[in-house]
Amino acid sequence: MKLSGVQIIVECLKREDVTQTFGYQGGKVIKLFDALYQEDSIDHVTTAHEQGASHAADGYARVTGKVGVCIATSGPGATNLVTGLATAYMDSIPIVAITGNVPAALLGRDSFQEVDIMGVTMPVTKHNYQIQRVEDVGAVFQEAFAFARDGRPGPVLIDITSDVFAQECEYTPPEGELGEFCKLTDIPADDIKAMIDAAEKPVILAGGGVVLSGAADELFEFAEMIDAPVACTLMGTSSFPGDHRLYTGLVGMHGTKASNMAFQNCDLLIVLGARFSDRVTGDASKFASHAKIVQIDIDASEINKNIPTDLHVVQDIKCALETLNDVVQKKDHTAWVENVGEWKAENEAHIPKEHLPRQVMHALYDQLGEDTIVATDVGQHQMWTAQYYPFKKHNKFITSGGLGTMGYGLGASIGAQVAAPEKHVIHVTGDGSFRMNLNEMATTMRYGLPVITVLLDNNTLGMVRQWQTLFFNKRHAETNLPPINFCGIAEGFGYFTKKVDNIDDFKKALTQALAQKGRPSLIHCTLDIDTMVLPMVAPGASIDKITMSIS
Ligand SMILES: Cc1ncc(C[n+]2csc(CCOP(=O)(O)OP(=O)(O)O)c2C)c(N)n1
Repeated sequence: MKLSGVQIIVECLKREDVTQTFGYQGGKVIKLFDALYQEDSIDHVTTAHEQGASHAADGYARVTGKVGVCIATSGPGATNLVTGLATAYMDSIPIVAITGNVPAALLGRDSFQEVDIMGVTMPVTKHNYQIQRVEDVGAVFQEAFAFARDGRPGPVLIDITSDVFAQECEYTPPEGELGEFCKLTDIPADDIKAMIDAAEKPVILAGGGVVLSGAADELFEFAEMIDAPVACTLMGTSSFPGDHRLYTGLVGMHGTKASNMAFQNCDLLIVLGARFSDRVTGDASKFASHAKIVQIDIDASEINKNIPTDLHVVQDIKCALETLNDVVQKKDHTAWVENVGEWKAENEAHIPKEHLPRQVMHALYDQLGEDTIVATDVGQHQMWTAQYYPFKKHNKFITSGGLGTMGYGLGASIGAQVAAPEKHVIHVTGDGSFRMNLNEMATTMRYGLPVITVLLDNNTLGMVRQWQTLFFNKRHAETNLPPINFCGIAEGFGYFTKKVDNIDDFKKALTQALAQKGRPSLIHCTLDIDTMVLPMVAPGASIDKITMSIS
Protein backbone atom coordinates (compact mmCIF):
# COMPACT_ATOMS: atom_id res chain seq x y z
CA MET A 1 0.00 0.00 0.00
CA LYS A 2 1.16 3.54 -0.77
CA LEU A 3 1.76 5.76 2.26
CA SER A 4 2.92 9.35 2.58
CA GLY A 5 6.24 10.23 4.25
CA VAL A 6 4.58 11.27 7.50
CA GLN A 7 2.42 8.12 7.57
CA ILE A 8 5.54 6.00 7.15
CA ILE A 9 7.26 7.89 9.99
CA VAL A 10 4.30 7.18 12.28
CA GLU A 11 4.43 3.49 11.29
CA CYS A 12 8.18 3.44 12.00
CA LEU A 13 7.70 5.04 15.43
CA LYS A 14 5.02 2.46 16.28
CA ARG A 15 7.30 -0.34 15.11
CA GLU A 16 9.97 0.95 17.50
CA ASP A 17 7.40 0.94 20.33
CA VAL A 18 7.42 4.73 20.66
CA THR A 19 4.43 5.85 22.72
CA GLN A 20 5.69 9.29 23.75
CA THR A 21 7.40 12.17 21.99
CA PHE A 22 8.54 15.62 23.16
CA GLY A 23 8.97 18.67 20.98
CA TYR A 24 7.80 21.89 19.45
CA GLN A 25 5.79 22.90 16.38
CA GLY A 26 7.04 24.81 13.35
CA GLY A 27 6.58 25.27 9.63
CA LYS A 28 8.78 22.36 8.58
CA VAL A 29 7.18 19.78 10.89
CA ILE A 30 3.57 20.88 10.67
CA LYS A 31 2.67 17.86 8.48
CA LEU A 32 4.44 15.49 10.85
CA PHE A 33 2.54 16.87 13.85
CA ASP A 34 -0.67 16.61 11.83
CA ALA A 35 -0.04 12.89 11.32
CA LEU A 36 0.85 12.38 15.00
CA TYR A 37 -2.32 14.25 15.97
CA GLN A 38 -4.31 11.56 14.19
CA GLU A 39 -2.43 8.67 15.84
CA ASP A 40 -3.86 7.66 19.23
CA SER A 41 -1.03 5.38 20.35
CA ILE A 42 1.59 8.17 20.51
CA ASP A 43 1.30 10.97 23.08
CA HIS A 44 3.13 14.23 22.68
CA VAL A 45 4.37 16.81 25.19
CA THR A 46 4.97 20.30 23.88
CA THR A 47 7.67 21.97 25.96
CA ALA A 48 8.29 25.69 26.36
CA HIS A 49 11.56 25.50 24.42
CA GLU A 50 13.16 22.84 22.22
CA GLN A 51 16.07 22.49 24.66
CA GLY A 52 13.50 21.41 27.26
CA ALA A 53 12.20 18.82 24.77
CA SER A 54 15.62 17.28 24.20
CA HIS A 55 16.25 17.13 27.97
CA ALA A 56 12.77 15.67 28.49
CA ALA A 57 13.49 12.95 25.90
CA ASP A 58 16.74 12.30 27.81
CA GLY A 59 15.00 12.08 31.21
CA TYR A 60 12.34 9.82 29.70
CA ALA A 61 15.03 7.54 28.28
CA ARG A 62 16.91 7.37 31.59
CA VAL A 63 13.77 6.31 33.44
CA THR A 64 12.24 3.89 30.90
CA GLY A 65 15.42 2.50 29.34
CA LYS A 66 13.69 3.13 25.99
CA VAL A 67 14.81 5.51 23.24
CA GLY A 68 13.58 9.06 23.94
CA VAL A 69 12.19 10.91 20.93
CA CYS A 70 12.13 14.67 20.34
CA ILE A 71 10.90 16.66 17.36
CA ALA A 72 11.72 20.19 16.22
CA THR A 73 11.37 22.36 13.18
CA SER A 74 14.24 23.55 10.99
CA GLY A 75 16.68 26.37 11.79
CA PRO A 76 16.30 27.69 15.36
CA GLY A 77 14.10 24.77 16.41
CA ALA A 78 16.83 22.35 15.38
CA THR A 79 19.69 24.36 16.90
CA ASN A 80 17.78 24.64 20.18
CA LEU A 81 17.99 20.84 20.47
CA VAL A 82 21.76 20.80 20.25
CA THR A 83 22.64 21.27 23.94
CA GLY A 84 20.28 18.43 24.81
CA LEU A 85 21.89 16.18 22.20
CA ALA A 86 25.38 17.02 23.45
CA THR A 87 24.25 16.32 27.01
CA ALA A 88 22.86 12.94 25.98
CA TYR A 89 25.96 12.17 23.93
CA MET A 90 28.29 12.75 26.88
CA ASP A 91 26.12 10.64 29.20
CA SER A 92 25.37 7.85 26.66
CA ILE A 93 21.60 8.34 26.59
CA PRO A 94 19.60 6.90 23.66
CA ILE A 95 17.63 9.59 21.85
CA VAL A 96 16.28 9.91 18.32
CA ALA A 97 15.81 13.58 17.39
CA ILE A 98 13.69 14.31 14.34
CA THR A 99 14.03 17.67 12.61
CA GLY A 100 12.25 19.00 9.56
CA ASN A 101 14.31 20.94 7.04
CA VAL A 102 13.61 23.06 3.98
CA PRO A 103 12.58 21.14 0.82
CA ALA A 104 15.49 19.36 -0.87
CA ALA A 105 15.43 21.80 -3.80
CA LEU A 106 16.03 24.73 -1.43
CA LEU A 107 18.92 23.19 0.51
CA GLY A 108 22.13 25.22 0.41
CA ARG A 109 20.42 28.44 -0.66
CA ASP A 110 20.18 30.16 2.74
CA SER A 111 16.45 29.54 2.58
CA PHE A 112 14.25 30.81 5.40
CA GLN A 113 15.03 28.87 8.60
CA GLU A 114 17.60 26.69 6.87
CA VAL A 115 20.52 25.51 8.94
CA ASP A 116 23.06 22.78 8.28
CA ILE A 117 21.95 20.75 11.29
CA MET A 118 23.92 17.77 9.98
CA GLY A 119 27.15 19.73 10.24
CA VAL A 120 26.14 21.23 13.57
CA THR A 121 25.25 17.93 15.24
CA MET A 122 27.90 15.64 13.75
CA PRO A 123 30.26 15.95 16.75
CA VAL A 124 27.50 15.55 19.36
CA THR A 125 25.55 12.60 17.96
CA LYS A 126 26.42 8.95 17.59
CA HIS A 127 25.20 9.21 14.02
CA ASN A 128 23.04 11.53 11.93
CA TYR A 129 21.03 11.15 8.74
CA GLN A 130 19.38 13.46 6.25
CA ILE A 131 16.43 11.96 4.36
CA GLN A 132 15.68 13.51 0.98
CA ARG A 133 13.68 10.60 -0.55
CA VAL A 134 10.55 9.06 0.89
CA GLU A 135 11.81 5.59 -0.13
CA ASP A 136 14.59 5.90 2.50
CA VAL A 137 12.38 6.65 5.51
CA GLY A 138 11.75 3.05 6.65
CA ALA A 139 15.36 1.87 6.50
CA VAL A 140 16.77 5.04 8.09
CA PHE A 141 14.37 4.94 11.03
CA GLN A 142 15.09 1.27 11.69
CA GLU A 143 18.84 1.85 11.65
CA ALA A 144 18.66 5.07 13.67
CA PHE A 145 16.79 3.41 16.55
CA ALA A 146 19.15 0.44 16.45
CA PHE A 147 22.18 2.78 16.59
CA ALA A 148 20.73 4.81 19.45
CA ARG A 149 20.18 1.63 21.52
CA ASP A 150 23.08 -0.53 20.44
CA GLY A 151 26.22 -1.04 22.55
CA ARG A 152 27.01 2.23 24.26
CA PRO A 153 23.74 4.14 23.74
CA GLY A 154 23.62 7.69 22.42
CA PRO A 155 21.66 10.29 20.48
CA VAL A 156 20.96 10.01 16.75
CA LEU A 157 19.49 12.79 14.60
CA ILE A 158 17.23 12.30 11.58
CA ASP A 159 16.84 15.48 9.50
CA ILE A 160 14.09 15.23 6.88
CA THR A 161 13.54 17.67 4.04
CA SER A 162 9.94 18.74 4.31
CA ASP A 163 9.00 17.69 0.76
CA VAL A 164 9.51 14.07 1.88
CA PHE A 165 6.56 14.35 4.29
CA ALA A 166 4.03 14.59 1.44
CA GLN A 167 5.75 12.27 -1.03
CA GLU A 168 4.28 8.78 -1.31
CA CYS A 169 5.74 5.34 -1.88
CA GLU A 170 4.98 1.69 -1.30
CA TYR A 171 5.85 0.85 2.29
CA THR A 172 6.38 -2.59 3.71
CA PRO A 173 7.61 -2.70 7.32
CA PRO A 174 11.11 -4.22 7.57
CA GLU A 175 11.11 -7.79 8.84
CA GLY A 176 13.31 -8.81 11.76
CA GLU A 177 15.83 -6.71 13.61
CA LEU A 178 19.24 -5.49 12.52
CA GLY A 179 22.19 -7.41 13.96
CA GLU A 180 24.21 -6.00 16.86
CA PHE A 181 26.82 -3.47 15.72
CA CYS A 182 28.85 -3.54 18.91
CA LYS A 183 31.57 -6.23 19.19
CA LEU A 184 31.72 -7.64 22.72
CA THR A 185 34.49 -9.79 24.13
CA ASP A 186 34.26 -12.92 26.28
CA ILE A 187 34.42 -12.42 30.02
CA PRO A 188 37.64 -13.94 31.41
CA ALA A 189 35.81 -14.80 34.62
CA ASP A 190 38.52 -17.12 35.96
CA ASP A 191 41.24 -14.48 35.48
CA ILE A 192 39.17 -11.85 37.27
CA LYS A 193 38.34 -14.34 40.02
CA ALA A 194 42.06 -15.04 40.47
CA MET A 195 42.75 -11.31 40.82
CA ILE A 196 39.96 -11.02 43.39
CA ASP A 197 41.30 -14.05 45.28
CA ALA A 198 44.76 -12.47 45.40
CA ALA A 199 43.51 -9.08 46.60
CA GLU A 200 43.46 -7.97 50.21
CA LYS A 201 42.19 -4.45 49.63
CA PRO A 202 39.74 -4.47 46.70
CA VAL A 203 37.54 -1.52 45.71
CA ILE A 204 34.75 -1.28 43.14
CA LEU A 205 34.09 1.89 41.13
CA ALA A 206 30.54 2.01 39.76
CA GLY A 207 30.03 4.34 36.80
CA GLY A 208 27.11 5.32 34.60
CA GLY A 209 27.36 1.97 32.78
CA VAL A 210 25.95 0.23 35.87
CA VAL A 211 22.90 2.51 35.80
CA LEU A 212 22.47 2.26 32.02
CA SER A 213 22.62 -1.52 31.97
CA GLY A 214 20.26 -1.80 34.95
CA ALA A 215 22.84 -3.76 36.93
CA ALA A 216 22.20 -2.36 40.45
CA ASP A 217 21.03 -5.72 41.84
CA GLU A 218 23.98 -7.58 40.28
CA LEU A 219 26.41 -4.96 41.67
CA PHE A 220 24.88 -5.35 45.12
CA GLU A 221 25.34 -9.12 45.00
CA PHE A 222 28.90 -8.81 43.66
CA ALA A 223 30.02 -6.25 46.26
CA GLU A 224 28.61 -8.25 49.16
CA MET A 225 30.12 -11.45 47.79
CA ILE A 226 33.65 -10.08 47.47
CA ASP A 227 33.22 -7.77 50.49
CA ALA A 228 34.64 -4.73 48.68
CA PRO A 229 33.89 -1.04 49.32
CA VAL A 230 31.90 0.59 46.49
CA ALA A 231 32.52 4.14 45.28
CA CYS A 232 30.53 5.86 42.56
CA THR A 233 31.21 8.38 39.86
CA LEU A 234 28.62 11.14 39.48
CA MET A 235 26.94 9.10 36.73
CA GLY A 236 27.08 5.92 38.80
CA THR A 237 25.45 7.56 41.81
CA SER A 238 22.25 5.74 42.86
CA SER A 239 23.50 2.40 41.55
CA PHE A 240 24.34 1.30 45.12
CA PRO A 241 22.37 2.04 48.32
CA GLY A 242 23.78 5.12 50.01
CA ASP A 243 23.29 3.74 53.53
CA HIS A 244 25.09 0.43 52.92
CA ARG A 245 28.16 -0.34 55.06
CA LEU A 246 30.27 -0.87 51.91
CA TYR A 247 29.26 2.40 50.25
CA THR A 248 31.93 5.10 50.31
CA GLY A 249 30.27 7.77 48.15
CA LEU A 250 31.54 9.89 45.31
CA VAL A 251 35.15 9.67 44.17
CA GLY A 252 37.31 12.43 42.70
CA MET A 253 37.18 16.21 42.92
CA HIS A 254 34.21 16.31 45.32
CA GLY A 255 34.63 12.73 46.44
CA THR A 256 34.58 11.63 50.06
CA LYS A 257 37.74 11.04 52.00
CA ALA A 258 36.78 7.36 52.17
CA SER A 259 36.50 6.93 48.39
CA ASN A 260 39.59 8.90 47.50
CA MET A 261 41.80 7.31 50.17
CA ALA A 262 40.46 3.84 49.33
CA PHE A 263 41.48 4.33 45.69
CA GLN A 264 44.94 5.49 46.59
CA ASN A 265 45.50 2.58 48.99
CA CYS A 266 43.70 -0.34 47.36
CA ASP A 267 45.47 -3.27 45.70
CA LEU A 268 42.66 -4.06 43.25
CA LEU A 269 40.33 -1.60 41.55
CA ILE A 270 37.40 -3.02 39.59
CA VAL A 271 35.96 -0.33 37.35
CA LEU A 272 32.46 -0.89 36.00
CA GLY A 273 31.17 1.32 33.18
CA ALA A 274 33.22 4.42 33.99
CA ARG A 275 35.51 6.39 31.73
CA PHE A 276 38.06 7.72 34.23
CA SER A 277 37.18 11.37 33.61
CA ASP A 278 39.64 13.99 34.84
CA ARG A 279 37.14 14.88 37.61
CA VAL A 280 37.51 11.30 38.88
CA THR A 281 41.23 10.72 38.52
CA GLY A 282 42.70 14.14 39.36
CA ASP A 283 46.42 13.80 38.58
CA ALA A 284 46.16 10.66 36.42
CA SER A 285 49.84 9.75 36.97
CA LYS A 286 49.17 9.28 40.69
CA PHE A 287 45.75 7.62 40.39
CA ALA A 288 45.35 4.25 42.16
CA SER A 289 49.03 3.65 41.60
CA HIS A 290 49.26 0.69 44.02
CA ALA A 291 46.39 -1.19 42.43
CA LYS A 292 45.88 -3.70 39.69
CA ILE A 293 43.04 -2.31 37.58
CA VAL A 294 40.27 -4.30 35.93
CA GLN A 295 38.09 -2.25 33.57
CA ILE A 296 34.77 -3.50 32.21
CA ASP A 297 33.04 -1.26 29.69
CA ILE A 298 30.74 -1.77 26.72
CA ASP A 299 32.69 0.74 24.63
CA ALA A 300 36.06 -0.53 23.42
CA SER A 301 37.23 3.05 22.86
CA GLU A 302 37.08 3.69 26.62
CA ILE A 303 39.57 0.93 27.41
CA ASN A 304 42.99 2.33 28.36
CA LYS A 305 41.90 5.78 27.11
CA ASN A 306 42.73 7.74 30.24
CA ILE A 307 44.20 5.15 32.63
CA PRO A 308 46.11 2.00 31.62
CA THR A 309 44.48 -1.18 32.91
CA ASP A 310 45.83 -4.63 33.81
CA LEU A 311 42.83 -6.49 32.46
CA HIS A 312 39.88 -5.26 30.44
CA VAL A 313 36.62 -6.61 29.12
CA VAL A 314 34.36 -5.08 26.49
CA GLN A 315 30.95 -6.11 27.77
CA ASP A 316 27.59 -4.99 29.06
CA ILE A 317 27.98 -4.51 32.83
CA LYS A 318 24.89 -6.51 33.79
CA CYS A 319 25.98 -9.44 31.67
CA ALA A 320 29.55 -9.27 33.02
CA LEU A 321 28.40 -9.14 36.65
CA GLU A 322 25.96 -12.01 36.16
CA THR A 323 28.85 -14.12 34.90
CA LEU A 324 31.20 -13.02 37.68
CA ASN A 325 28.57 -13.59 40.37
CA ASP A 326 28.45 -17.24 39.29
CA VAL A 327 32.17 -17.79 39.87
CA VAL A 328 33.36 -15.54 42.71
CA GLN A 329 33.51 -16.93 46.22
CA LYS A 330 32.52 -15.27 49.45
CA LYS A 331 35.33 -13.08 50.78
CA ASP A 332 35.95 -11.41 54.11
CA HIS A 333 37.89 -8.13 54.04
CA THR A 334 36.88 -6.96 57.50
CA ALA A 335 40.18 -5.22 58.28
CA TRP A 336 40.17 -3.30 55.01
CA VAL A 337 36.47 -2.38 55.25
CA GLU A 338 37.07 -1.13 58.83
CA ASN A 339 40.05 0.88 57.61
CA VAL A 340 37.85 2.51 54.96
CA GLY A 341 35.19 2.99 57.64
CA GLU A 342 37.62 5.14 59.63
CA TRP A 343 38.02 7.46 56.61
CA LYS A 344 34.24 7.50 56.33
CA ALA A 345 33.97 8.61 59.95
CA GLU A 346 36.62 11.32 59.44
CA ASN A 347 34.67 12.63 56.47
CA GLU A 348 31.48 12.67 58.53
CA ALA A 349 33.16 14.51 61.42
CA HIS A 350 34.02 17.42 59.13
CA ILE A 351 30.47 18.14 57.97
CA PRO A 352 28.96 20.89 60.13
CA LYS A 353 25.81 19.75 61.97
CA GLU A 354 23.81 22.72 60.67
CA HIS A 355 24.82 22.32 57.02
CA LEU A 356 21.47 23.16 55.39
CA PRO A 357 22.08 21.43 52.02
CA ARG A 358 22.79 18.17 53.84
CA GLN A 359 19.81 18.61 56.13
CA VAL A 360 17.65 19.15 53.04
CA MET A 361 18.97 15.99 51.37
CA HIS A 362 18.36 13.95 54.51
CA ALA A 363 14.84 15.35 54.85
CA LEU A 364 14.14 14.35 51.24
CA TYR A 365 15.56 10.89 51.95
CA ASP A 366 13.45 10.51 55.10
CA GLN A 367 10.21 11.66 53.50
CA LEU A 368 10.50 9.94 50.11
CA GLY A 369 10.35 6.21 49.58
CA GLU A 370 12.24 3.80 47.40
CA ASP A 371 11.83 4.28 43.67
CA THR A 372 12.05 8.06 43.87
CA ILE A 373 13.62 10.00 40.99
CA VAL A 374 15.94 12.89 41.80
CA ALA A 375 17.04 15.13 38.91
CA THR A 376 19.44 18.04 39.25
CA ASP A 377 20.83 20.98 37.39
CA VAL A 378 24.55 21.76 37.57
CA GLY A 379 26.60 23.38 40.31
CA GLN A 380 27.01 23.02 44.06
CA HIS A 381 23.44 21.78 44.52
CA GLN A 382 24.24 18.90 42.12
CA MET A 383 27.26 17.87 44.18
CA TRP A 384 25.37 18.20 47.48
CA THR A 385 22.70 15.90 46.07
CA ALA A 386 25.26 13.32 44.98
CA GLN A 387 27.16 13.63 48.27
CA TYR A 388 24.37 13.70 50.81
CA TYR A 389 21.25 12.07 49.36
CA PRO A 390 21.69 8.48 50.50
CA PHE A 391 20.00 6.93 47.49
CA LYS A 392 17.85 3.96 48.40
CA LYS A 393 17.42 0.83 46.36
CA HIS A 394 16.16 1.56 42.85
CA ASN A 395 16.16 5.33 43.34
CA LYS A 396 17.27 7.10 40.21
CA PHE A 397 19.68 10.01 40.11
CA ILE A 398 19.37 11.95 36.86
CA THR A 399 22.06 14.51 36.20
CA SER A 400 24.17 15.96 33.43
CA GLY A 401 27.46 14.34 34.38
CA GLY A 402 29.60 14.67 31.27
CA LEU A 403 28.59 18.00 29.74
CA GLY A 404 27.54 19.64 33.00
CA THR A 405 24.54 21.38 31.48
CA MET A 406 22.95 24.09 33.62
CA GLY A 407 19.30 24.19 32.61
CA TYR A 408 19.05 20.40 32.23
CA GLY A 409 17.09 19.58 35.36
CA LEU A 410 13.53 20.72 34.81
CA GLY A 411 13.27 19.37 31.26
CA ALA A 412 14.73 16.06 32.43
CA SER A 413 12.28 15.99 35.35
CA ILE A 414 9.41 16.47 32.91
CA GLY A 415 10.55 13.47 30.87
CA ALA A 416 11.02 11.44 34.06
CA GLN A 417 7.59 12.31 35.44
CA VAL A 418 5.89 11.51 32.12
CA ALA A 419 7.74 8.17 32.11
CA ALA A 420 6.79 7.38 35.71
CA PRO A 421 3.58 9.21 36.69
CA GLU A 422 3.26 7.13 39.85
CA LYS A 423 6.68 8.09 41.26
CA HIS A 424 7.89 11.18 43.08
CA VAL A 425 10.16 13.33 40.91
CA ILE A 426 12.32 15.86 42.75
CA HIS A 427 14.17 18.54 40.81
CA VAL A 428 17.09 20.02 42.78
CA THR A 429 18.37 23.25 41.30
CA GLY A 430 20.37 26.43 41.97
CA ASP A 431 19.26 29.98 41.26
CA GLY A 432 21.61 30.29 38.25
CA SER A 433 20.40 27.06 36.67
CA PHE A 434 16.73 27.71 37.44
CA ARG A 435 16.91 31.01 35.56
CA MET A 436 17.92 28.95 32.51
CA ASN A 437 14.94 26.58 32.54
CA LEU A 438 12.13 28.06 34.60
CA ASN A 439 10.14 28.57 31.39
CA GLU A 440 9.44 24.83 31.60
CA MET A 441 7.19 25.47 34.62
CA ALA A 442 4.64 26.17 31.90
CA THR A 443 5.02 22.55 30.77
CA THR A 444 4.71 20.91 34.20
CA MET A 445 1.56 22.98 34.81
CA ARG A 446 0.05 22.29 31.42
CA TYR A 447 0.41 18.53 31.74
CA GLY A 448 -0.33 18.31 35.47
CA LEU A 449 3.10 16.91 36.33
CA PRO A 450 3.65 17.13 40.11
CA VAL A 451 7.42 17.68 39.92
CA ILE A 452 8.75 19.24 43.14
CA THR A 453 11.50 21.78 42.47
CA VAL A 454 13.83 22.31 45.43
CA LEU A 455 15.68 25.54 44.72
CA LEU A 456 18.83 26.02 46.80
CA ASP A 457 19.22 29.76 46.32
CA ASN A 458 22.54 31.29 47.37
CA ASN A 459 22.20 34.43 45.21
CA THR A 460 25.24 33.39 43.22
CA LEU A 461 26.67 30.99 40.67
CA GLY A 462 27.85 29.09 43.70
CA MET A 463 30.19 26.55 42.17
CA VAL A 464 32.07 29.22 40.21
CA ARG A 465 32.13 31.53 43.24
CA GLN A 466 33.67 28.69 45.25
CA TRP A 467 36.53 28.44 42.70
CA GLN A 468 36.91 32.23 42.76
CA THR A 469 37.14 32.16 46.54
CA LEU A 470 39.70 29.37 46.55
CA PHE A 471 41.77 30.07 43.44
CA PHE A 472 41.15 33.72 42.44
CA ASN A 473 41.79 35.44 45.74
CA LYS A 474 38.07 36.07 46.33
CA ARG A 475 37.60 38.15 43.18
CA HIS A 476 33.95 37.28 42.52
CA ALA A 477 33.73 38.44 38.92
CA GLU A 478 30.26 38.13 37.36
CA THR A 479 28.95 35.47 39.72
CA ASN A 480 26.62 37.41 42.01
CA LEU A 481 22.96 37.09 41.06
CA PRO A 482 20.45 39.72 42.15
CA PRO A 483 17.59 38.26 44.18
CA ILE A 484 14.46 37.21 42.33
CA ASN A 485 10.99 36.54 43.69
CA PHE A 486 11.01 32.95 42.43
CA CYS A 487 7.85 32.06 44.37
CA GLY A 488 6.03 34.96 42.73
CA ILE A 489 7.09 33.74 39.29
CA ALA A 490 6.09 30.15 40.06
CA GLU A 491 2.72 31.27 41.44
CA GLY A 492 2.19 33.06 38.15
CA PHE A 493 2.44 29.66 36.47
CA GLY A 494 0.00 28.18 39.02
CA TYR A 495 2.54 26.43 41.26
CA PHE A 496 2.24 25.61 44.96
CA THR A 497 5.17 27.49 46.56
CA LYS A 498 6.89 27.97 49.90
CA LYS A 499 9.95 30.02 50.80
CA VAL A 500 12.03 28.62 53.67
CA ASP A 501 15.38 29.27 55.33
CA ASN A 502 15.60 26.45 57.89
CA ILE A 503 15.18 22.71 57.97
CA ASP A 504 11.99 22.59 60.06
CA ASP A 505 10.16 24.81 57.62
CA PHE A 506 11.63 22.84 54.73
CA LYS A 507 10.20 19.59 56.10
CA LYS A 508 6.75 21.14 56.52
CA ALA A 509 6.89 22.58 53.00
CA LEU A 510 7.89 19.19 51.59
CA THR A 511 4.94 17.51 53.32
CA GLN A 512 2.62 20.07 51.77
CA ALA A 513 4.25 19.73 48.33
CA LEU A 514 3.91 15.95 48.45
CA ALA A 515 0.19 16.35 49.14
CA GLN A 516 -0.39 18.37 45.94
CA LYS A 517 -2.16 16.15 43.47
CA GLY A 518 -1.09 16.74 39.89
CA ARG A 519 0.21 20.20 40.76
CA PRO A 520 3.89 21.06 40.65
CA SER A 521 5.58 22.79 43.58
CA LEU A 522 8.52 25.05 44.25
CA ILE A 523 10.30 25.04 47.60
CA HIS A 524 12.55 28.09 47.56
CA CYS A 525 15.24 27.50 50.14
CA THR A 526 17.66 30.36 50.84
CA LEU A 527 21.30 29.65 51.68
CA ASP A 528 24.30 31.65 52.79
CA ILE A 529 26.22 32.84 49.72
CA ASP A 530 29.48 31.22 50.87
CA THR A 531 28.18 27.73 51.60
CA MET A 532 30.83 25.39 50.12
CA VAL A 533 30.94 21.94 48.56
CA LEU A 534 33.48 19.99 50.59
CA PRO A 535 35.61 17.92 50.61
CA MET A 536 37.41 19.18 47.56
CA VAL A 537 40.51 18.26 45.61
CA ALA A 538 42.04 21.11 43.60
CA PRO A 539 41.81 20.59 39.81
CA GLY A 540 44.65 18.39 38.57
CA ALA A 541 45.92 17.47 42.07
CA SER A 542 46.31 13.91 43.30
CA ILE A 543 42.93 12.78 44.71
CA ASP A 544 44.36 12.12 48.17
CA LYS A 545 45.19 15.85 48.57
CA ILE A 546 41.79 16.48 50.11
CA THR A 547 40.65 19.80 51.58
CA MET A 548 38.11 18.93 54.26
CA SER A 549 37.28 22.38 55.61
CA ILE A 550 37.94 26.02 54.78
CA SER A 551 38.10 28.65 57.46
C1 LIG B 1 24.97 26.17 30.40
C2 LIG B 1 26.12 26.36 31.35
N1 LIG B 1 26.71 27.56 31.46
C3 LIG B 1 27.74 27.73 32.34
C4 LIG B 1 28.18 26.70 33.11
C5 LIG B 1 29.37 26.88 34.07
N2 LIG B 1 28.91 26.66 35.46
C6 LIG B 1 29.09 25.51 36.12
S1 LIG B 1 28.42 25.49 37.63
C7 LIG B 1 27.91 27.09 37.47
C8 LIG B 1 27.17 27.77 38.57
C9 LIG B 1 25.81 27.19 38.79
O1 LIG B 1 25.08 28.07 39.60
P1 LIG B 1 23.71 27.65 40.24
O2 LIG B 1 22.83 27.00 39.24
O3 LIG B 1 23.15 28.81 40.97
O4 LIG B 1 24.12 26.50 41.25
P2 LIG B 1 25.00 26.53 42.57
O5 LIG B 1 26.41 26.23 42.15
O6 LIG B 1 24.87 27.90 43.18
O7 LIG B 1 24.39 25.46 43.40
C10 LIG B 1 28.29 27.60 36.22
C11 LIG B 1 28.03 28.99 35.77
C12 LIG B 1 27.55 25.45 32.92
N3 LIG B 1 27.93 24.36 33.59
N4 LIG B 1 26.51 25.31 32.07
